[in-house]
Parts: sequence; structure tokens; C-alpha cells
Amino acid sequence: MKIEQYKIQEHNQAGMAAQQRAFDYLSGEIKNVPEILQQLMAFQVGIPSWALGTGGTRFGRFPGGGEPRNLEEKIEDIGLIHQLNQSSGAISLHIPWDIPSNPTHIKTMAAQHGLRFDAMNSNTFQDQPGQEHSYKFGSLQHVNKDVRKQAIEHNIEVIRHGIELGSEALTVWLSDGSCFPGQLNFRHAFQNTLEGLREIYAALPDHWKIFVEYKAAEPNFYSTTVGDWGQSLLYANKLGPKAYTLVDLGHHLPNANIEQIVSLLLMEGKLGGFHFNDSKYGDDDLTVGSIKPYQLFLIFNELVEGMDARGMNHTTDLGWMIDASHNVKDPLEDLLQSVEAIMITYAQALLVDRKKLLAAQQNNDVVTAQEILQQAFRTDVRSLVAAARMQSGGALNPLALYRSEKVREHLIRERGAKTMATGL
Ligand SMILES: [Mn+2]
Repeated sequence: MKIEQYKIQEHNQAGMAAQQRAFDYLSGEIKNVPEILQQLMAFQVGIPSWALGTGGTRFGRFPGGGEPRNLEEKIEDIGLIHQLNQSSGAISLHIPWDIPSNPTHIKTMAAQHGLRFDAMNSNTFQDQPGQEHSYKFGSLQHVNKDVRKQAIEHNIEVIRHGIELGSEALTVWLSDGSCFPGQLNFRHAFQNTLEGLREIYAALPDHWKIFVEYKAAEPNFYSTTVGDWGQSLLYANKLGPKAYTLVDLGHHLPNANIEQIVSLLLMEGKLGGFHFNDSKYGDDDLTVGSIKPYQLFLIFNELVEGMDARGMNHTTDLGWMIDASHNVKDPLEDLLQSVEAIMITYAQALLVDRKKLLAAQQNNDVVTAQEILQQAFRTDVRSLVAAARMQSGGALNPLALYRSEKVREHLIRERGAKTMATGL
């Protein structure tokens, strides 16, 4: 479904007076407004193909109706999100959940919606029908060479699909690990995994990157073979210049200082990609910014500082993707909220007075340093984000327009109330 462009115009016109008042006030308070607007307009967040259906838990799933039935409909849904917010111009595919049977058609269709293909994701954490060997005891770490070979070949197949779509990165998240002490020889598991990753790395085209995603626990609960950023960095360093660490916000032990992790990974030139979500207890995959918005701001603050220190392009030099999925919201509304939270936080991070912050740090002026960060965090930048969005052709309030246009009702009429998107 697409919303008629004139409807977006009407919606924007209706809210313009209030928006302009807020924007004029903010413009008087902050510096570099035109530059920040340009940065916000350029910034794009990849939407995962698995987040368009209602997520399940291990206890149940309650589909909300109108879920996309195939990859084409998933692209339509992301196209709609992008049409509304102009900040979701990329799609991240999970194979085999979304194998493009006709890649030329899929690529053209995505381009028509203004979407490109962000990192491809492989899946060796589930067994697929007809698969010869089981991943019950791991994939790349497995004690049996045939299982490892199957996992390597799957990843190479994912790269092939990605090449056809114009993607330039592979994200490898392994559920490999162990549930009980003694189950695994840690060193053998690491070495097998490294050997497998090396074969996958060798199959990457020259301009491609491989992202090694880590996760502290789940589904294995005693050890994870790529369990933290140190292990991921170890693999990435051993693999070579095309290998990077991917940080998923939900994949840390409680209270981990994620902003420090991203700062040091950036310093090493080894931060490649980012998975946004939020959590209270574990890998909860909740809406970005819904639980710990200040932590998200502190992370973005380090991202901006670290990227600027290396002269990196904020938009293109890291893979920005959402990785969230849950079972009580309309998935499209949730994604609109998540992208909005990211844009707001990015804008706030751009407001930080870096010269003053550095001076405060040099003077051990702890109080001023905190004031500088919180000054930016407490600035209401919503009118700035909305102005950037409208300048790109998007809606003043994407969520409000989504609701007033009754998009979900339309999708249920078109696709049915009982559809279920592929994914978890
Ligand atoms: Mn992830």
C-alpha cells in the first residue's frame, strides 16, 4: 500500500503552524541548524525483513492481521514506512526466511520504493526442512566437520543472494555455545568457528564486509562462542580488514557500558554495524528508546564523536539496522516509533558541544561535562527531525498519518486477518 502524496501534503499543512512555532523557537536555541538538517535527511536506518510480522515468544504468537505474506509484501511495508518517515531507505534480509526467487524483480521493486539492500543475515540457529545435518549442537563450532561445512556453504549462499540484490555485507550471528559445563572445549569451539569464518570471509567480494555479531547468552545459557565484543573483535582481527564487530544493543550482560564498547571499537576501526532495540532484562527486542533513552543518547554521543574522530561518513560508513520484534504492537507502528527514537537521539548527539566537552574533560570539570551532555539530551529536537523529514517529502507525524489513513485496516482487507509473516 502507498499513501497518496496529496494526503501527506494535507496532513503536513494541517499541522504546519504548530510545527513552525516549535521549529522557530528551537532554531533560536541551537547552532548549525541547516547542517544538522542535512545530516538528518541523509541518515537512513535499515529495516529487518523479520520485523514486519508480529513477533512471537517461545510461549505463543498472536498475529495482528494483514502481515506480509511474501518478500514483495515486506518490501511494500518497508516502502510505506520510508514514504512516511524518509529515514528507512534500506532493508535487511534474513535467509532462508526471505529467499529472493526472482532477484532482478525484487531489486527493481525495492528501488521503486527508494530502498537498497543492507546487510544480509544468515541463519544457522534453526534447522530447515530437508537439511542434512542438525545445528542442535552448534554450526561453525560443531565437532563434526560435515555440519561445519553445511553452515559455511549456507553463508556463502547468502553472500550469493546478496550479490544479486546489491547488498555489500553479511551479518553472521551464531547461536553456537553450550548449555552445561563440560559440554564444550572452548578452544576447539573457537578454532572451529574461526576456521569456518575464514572460509566464509574468502568468499566475500572485494567491496563486501562481514559483521561478526556477539551475544552474551541465549539460546545457550552456559557459554556463547561469540559471547562479547572482545571475542567478536578477536575473530574480526584474525579474519582481516573486511571483518568488523556488530553491536546489538540487547546482546550484553546487564549494565554493560555499551557506549564505552562502541567508542573503543570505533577507535580500532572495527565497528561495522549496529542493531537497534531496547531491553530491560535481556535480549528483549523492545522498541528503540522505549526503556533507556538516556543510554541510547550516550551511545549515539560516542558514535558521533568516534566517527568524527576518524572522518567517517555518519550515514554510509556503518550499517545501521533495527533488530527488534515483539508481540503486542502493530509491527509497522513499532518500526515508526523506533526510527523516530533513533532520529531524535542522533539529532541530540549532533547538538553536543564537543569543544566545551573536551575542555571540561581536560580540566577534570565533571559537573560541566555532565551539564553539556544533559543539555543536549534534554533539548526537544522533535520539530527539527520533523522539518528534515518534511523537507525530504515525508510526513510531519508519520504515526498519526498511518493511523488516520487506517493503514492496518487496509492491509487486513487486502491480505486477510490470518496471515503470518516468516520469521521468529
Ligand atoms: Mn541482532
